[in-house]
Amino acid sequence: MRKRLSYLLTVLLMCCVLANSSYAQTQAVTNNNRKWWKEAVVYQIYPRSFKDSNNDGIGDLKGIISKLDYIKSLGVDVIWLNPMYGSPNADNGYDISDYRSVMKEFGTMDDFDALLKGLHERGIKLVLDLVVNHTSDEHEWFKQSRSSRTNPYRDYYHWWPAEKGKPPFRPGAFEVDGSGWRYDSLTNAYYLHYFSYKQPDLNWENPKVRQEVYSLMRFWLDKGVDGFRMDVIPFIAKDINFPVITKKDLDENYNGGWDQYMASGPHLHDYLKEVNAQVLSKYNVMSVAEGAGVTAATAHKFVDADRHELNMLYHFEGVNLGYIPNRFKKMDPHGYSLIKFKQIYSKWDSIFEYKGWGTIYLGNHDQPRMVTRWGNDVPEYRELSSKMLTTFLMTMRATPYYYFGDELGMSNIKFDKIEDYRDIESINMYKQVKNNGGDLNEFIEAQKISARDNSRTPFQWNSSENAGFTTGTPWIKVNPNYISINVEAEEKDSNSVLNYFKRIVKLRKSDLAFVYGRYDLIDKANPDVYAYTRTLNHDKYLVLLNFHQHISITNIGFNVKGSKQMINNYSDGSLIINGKQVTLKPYQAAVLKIQ
Ligand code: TEU
Ligand code: CA
Repeated sequence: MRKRLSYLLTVLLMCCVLANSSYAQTQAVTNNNRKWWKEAVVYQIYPRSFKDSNNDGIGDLKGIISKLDYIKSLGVDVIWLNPMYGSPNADNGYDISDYRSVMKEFGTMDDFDALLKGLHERGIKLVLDLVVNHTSDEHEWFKQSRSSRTNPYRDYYHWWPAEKGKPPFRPGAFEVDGSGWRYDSLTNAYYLHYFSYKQPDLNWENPKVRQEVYSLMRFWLDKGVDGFRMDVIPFIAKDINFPVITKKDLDENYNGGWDQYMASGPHLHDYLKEVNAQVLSKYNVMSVAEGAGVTAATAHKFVDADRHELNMLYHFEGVNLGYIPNRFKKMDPHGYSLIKFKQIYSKWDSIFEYKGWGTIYLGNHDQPRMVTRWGNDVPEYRELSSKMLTTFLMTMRATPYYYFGDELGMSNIKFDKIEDYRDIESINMYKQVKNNGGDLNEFIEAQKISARDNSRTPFQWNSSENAGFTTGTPWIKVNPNYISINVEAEEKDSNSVLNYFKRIVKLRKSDLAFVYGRYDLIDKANPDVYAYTRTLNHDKYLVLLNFHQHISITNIGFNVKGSKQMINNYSDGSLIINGKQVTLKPYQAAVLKIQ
C-alpha cells in the first residue's frame, strides 16, 4: 500500500514537472507575457549624423522630422535616440548640462515635440537615452558642488578631500592618464569621473540626487516618450568608502575587469527597484540597460519581471569577442572564432529562456560598423555579408537593436590620421599611447577596425555632395563610398541591402515564432556556418548563415528537402539542399519553413 502511494506520488510529481516545463516553454506567448517591447524592432538614430536641416554641418531634430517617412518605410517599431539634451559635447551629448532642454545644435523643444508627435502619428515609439551616472561638469549642480565644501549641492557628486592623501585608483575611461579622479584646487579635493573629467559621476547614495533623476525622467515620460535606454546604469551605485582595489581583488572577484567591479555597487538593485516603483511602473514604457559589467551570473537581477527593476539589458560579451585581451580594442589578426560567437549568443539565449528577456545587436554608436567588424566589407561581399548579419539579428529570440546606416550596408571609414577623429576616446587614447612611447601606427591601424567614429559618419541619403546629409561642412567626414551606398540608389534596387532589410523585418513580424519561439543550435561544431531552428507550437523555421567567404556545408540532422524558402540573400533564390545537408555559398543566408 505504502509502495503504491509513493509510486502514485512520484507519477503525480513527474506530471507536475512536465506540465510546468511545457508551461515554461510557451509562457511567453500567453497574453500576460506578450509585451510590445519584446515584439518590437528598435532602430537607433545618432542625431548628430542623421540629417542636417540648416546646413551647419550637424544633424538635428528637424532633419529627423524631414525623414519620418523614410523611417516609417523601414517597418521598425521603436526609435532609440542618442542624447539630444543641453550639452557642451565633450562626449557628443553623453555629458549633459541641462536635462530639460534640447541641445542648441539640435533645435528646440518645439522641434522635439513635433518629432515625438510625428513618430506617434506613424505608430512608432520613441525611447530616449538616459545618462544619469554622470552629468557634464558644466551642469549647474556641478558648478554649485565644486564652489565650496559646504554648498548644498556638494554631496551631489563624489568628493575626496586632498588632506586624506590621494584617493584609491578608479579608472577614468577617456582620460589620457587613465585616472577617474581629478584634482580641483578650488576646494582642494578630488572628484570622481568614470569617463572624462568633463563627466563627473553623480552621487546616487544621496536621496536628493535620486529624486532629481526621477523628476527629470517624469518630465520626459509626461511628454509621452516611450521609455529609456539607460547609459552605464550598472555603474551608478558606489562603495563610497572607496576601498583600495588591487589587481588581485579584480582577478579573484571581478574576473579581472574594472567594469565588473563598477557594476557591483552595494545598493545598485535598491536604486533600480526605486526607479521602477517611483517612475517606470507608472507608465507603459520600456527600459533597457546598457549592461556594462553585467555577466551571465548577474543579468537576471536586472531584468526578471518579478524583481520589478528593468525590462532588458544589452551585454558586451558578444561585441568584445575577437579583441586581444589588455590591448585597447585591437583585433586578433586571425579574426574572431564563429564557434565562440555561437557559444556566446546561445548562452545568452538560454539565460533568458524562462525568465527575463534578451536583446541582440552587432552595432551601435560605440561600436564600429557591423559589416566591417563582423562581416566582410570588400566590394564583392559587403552586401551579402550585411544581409547575412541582418538575418541573424532578425531571427534570434531577443529584441533586435539595429543601428542606423547598417540597413544600407554602410562600412567603416577607416581614417588614416588622428586629425580626422572627433571622438574623445580615440583622441585621448592616441595621446596615451604617445605618452607611453607606444606604437602610434599600430594604434591607428587598430582604430580603423574598432574606433567609434567609424559608425558616426553622416548617414548616406544620395549621391550628391556630402551624401545629401548637409550642404555645409559636415562635423565629421562623410564616407566616400556614399556615391554608390545611399538610400536613393538602394530604394530603386530591389536586391539592395535596404530592401532586404525591409523584407526581413516583415518576416520577423509575420510570425510570433521569430519572437518567442524556442531556439535550438544545430551543427554546433561547424566553424563556418551558424544554423539554428526557431520553434513555436507547430511552426518551425530553420536559419542558415554562412559567416565565411568560402562555400560551406552544414549537416542539419533532419531532412530539409521540401521545406519552404522564406528569404534568401542570393537574389536568384538558389540553395543547394541534399537531404539533411545544405551547401551554402559565400556569406549565404536563408530562412526555411520546415513543413
Ligand atoms: O558607454 C559606456 C561604456 O560602457 C563604454 O565602455 C563604451 O562602450 C565605450 O564606448 C568604450 O569604448 C556609454 C555610451 O554609450 C558612450 O557613448 C559614452 O561615451 C559613455 O557611456 C559615457 O557616457
Ligand atoms: Ca544642423
